[in-house]
Amino acid sequence: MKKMMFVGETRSGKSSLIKALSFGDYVPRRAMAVEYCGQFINTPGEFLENSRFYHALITSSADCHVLVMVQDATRRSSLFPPLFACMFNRKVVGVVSKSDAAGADCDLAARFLHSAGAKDIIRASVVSGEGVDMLRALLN
Ligand SMILES: Nc1nc2c(ncn2[C@@H]2O[C@H](COP(=O)(O)OP(=O)(O)OP(=O)(O)O)[C@@H](O)[C@H]2O)c(=O)[nH]1
Ligand SMILES: [Mg+2]
Repeated sequence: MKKMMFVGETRSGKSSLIKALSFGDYVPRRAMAVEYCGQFINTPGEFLENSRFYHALITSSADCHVLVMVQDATRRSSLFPPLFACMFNRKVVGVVSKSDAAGADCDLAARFLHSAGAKDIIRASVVSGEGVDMLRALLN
């Protein structure tokens, strides 16, 4: 069974995406811990926000096949450092989240993900459903 791990800053939409992908199976909790739900691994935003926690992301990624970097399209900045994706010996996909939101700048978010080392980028929204099937297909 393939597993997918989500990394992104706080409130970027990681839990919402997992909820949509797992057909509502996942019930988010606000704990500073890595969460496992079936094929999905959720990580706390703090693990990206503070580089002291990068080792925890690298360790957790050993359990996954695909690592998803989530960048909120409504944000005008990014906490992903350049070539962040290269730390992981896994397939890395960039997801532009909240593509439906008013004020979303999907191109800017995609540029942030590109400079963080993501080669494949998917626009997604749990409101419109855009990109959800494409992400789910990566698990097959
Ligand atoms: N418009 C819109 N809002 C979204 C979308 N996805 C998430 N949100 C909203 O963004 C906020 C944060 O979403 P979460 O899924 O909790 O984000 P998270 O990355 O899990 O946040 P933490 O667990 O705090 O790190 C919530 O208020 C969601 O309703 C989306 O696709 N479109
Ligand atoms: Mg969450």
